[in-house]
Amino acid sequence: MTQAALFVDERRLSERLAALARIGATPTGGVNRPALSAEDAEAQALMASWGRALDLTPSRDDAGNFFLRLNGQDPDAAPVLSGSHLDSQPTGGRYDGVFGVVAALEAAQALREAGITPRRSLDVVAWMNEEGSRFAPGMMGAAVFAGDRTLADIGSVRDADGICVADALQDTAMRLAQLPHRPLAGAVHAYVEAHIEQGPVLDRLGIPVGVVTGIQGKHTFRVVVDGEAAHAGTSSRTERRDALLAALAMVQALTAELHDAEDQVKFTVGRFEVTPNAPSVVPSRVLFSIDLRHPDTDTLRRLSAAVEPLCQAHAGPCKVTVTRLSAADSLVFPDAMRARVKSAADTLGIASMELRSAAGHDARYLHSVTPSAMVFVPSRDGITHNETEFTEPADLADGTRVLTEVLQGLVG
Ligand code: HGY
Ligand code: MN
Ligand code: MN
Repeated sequence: MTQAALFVDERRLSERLAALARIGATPTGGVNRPALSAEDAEAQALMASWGRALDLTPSRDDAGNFFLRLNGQDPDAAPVLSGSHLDSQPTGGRYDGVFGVVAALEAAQALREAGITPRRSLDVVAWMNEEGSRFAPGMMGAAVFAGDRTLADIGSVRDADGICVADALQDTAMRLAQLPHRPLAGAVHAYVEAHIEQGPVLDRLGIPVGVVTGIQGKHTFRVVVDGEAAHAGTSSRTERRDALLAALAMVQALTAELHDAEDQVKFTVGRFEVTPNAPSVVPSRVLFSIDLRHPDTDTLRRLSAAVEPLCQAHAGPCKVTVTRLSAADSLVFPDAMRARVKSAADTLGIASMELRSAAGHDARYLHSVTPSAMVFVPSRDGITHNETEFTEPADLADGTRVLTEVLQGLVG
């Protein structure tokens, strides 16, 4: 049978990535494409137009996940899914997530151009809100698809402007009203996600493809410290209930407690909101986020259990509320799926190596419902969640060829 990977077109891949990078482009070369924003809808509409030109059927489910179907011969056979996400961080790069969606489209087009009508359908997918920057926690679309969360769970989550996911989903559905509706979830034969490594390993070693062994665990929290607003000139120190000083004490205590010499623990406070955020007012409230990761699940659970007691111990005269938003263990992808990626790279004569993902991905949730795998391509200097994120076009094409080879084997 013809090898569809031979029809992967590096220039077409780059042009599509560049076209999507123009949607939500920032003045300094990155993208800001929040989940369920007008830009997110515009990106899905562009994907739908590319898909229609290839006779792929676009659709969306109630969780805001976007699909393009390459129909297989056997409509009763569970489909193979491949994709990632189109939403980005506020100062995101041009490849995180979007490469996996465009690579899956390229694989579908390569199958078409190779004259292959697969037995199983291939669904190109863009999962809703992987990044979790507008609505926390992330990976909402994949989690609902996999049954790990419900629409009710995610619907009430609000962004910084008070807009809830349910309303944002409705807004996006109206913007994309022309797209057919797809029932939530459904049987999946297998899932493969291509993604940039978001770390320095492949780039430093000059290896174009990563066979991803698994994903490290990640727990996220929201911490709200409540004190009392007071006058910066008249309120005495002893009577103040300063939410900022309490929050700083908590972050310092967490930094000390979670410090490890091996630099395996990843502790991040990425969001820190002070209210009323006025120079002459003692802060009445601080909201901060915690993103805590570790490759060993027992260690992660032990460290995670220390978060709330530490915050309470440093609350001083303030009140603190710690909410754990997500608690995902480390996972290892099935050997058989990793072997498929490895043998695809070998067949194509593309150098590869095994490595674990330090970043989180939608594949985490698909792994809980179907055999899943990931294909990595290098990130220059490991830079990501940063507007200067970059991957060589030749590496993007090699990763897409390996993805296409794996998918051709799975669709049968
Ligand atoms: O947080 C993550 O690891 C992913 O990049 N959103
Ligand atoms: Mn991503
Ligand atoms: Mn990301």
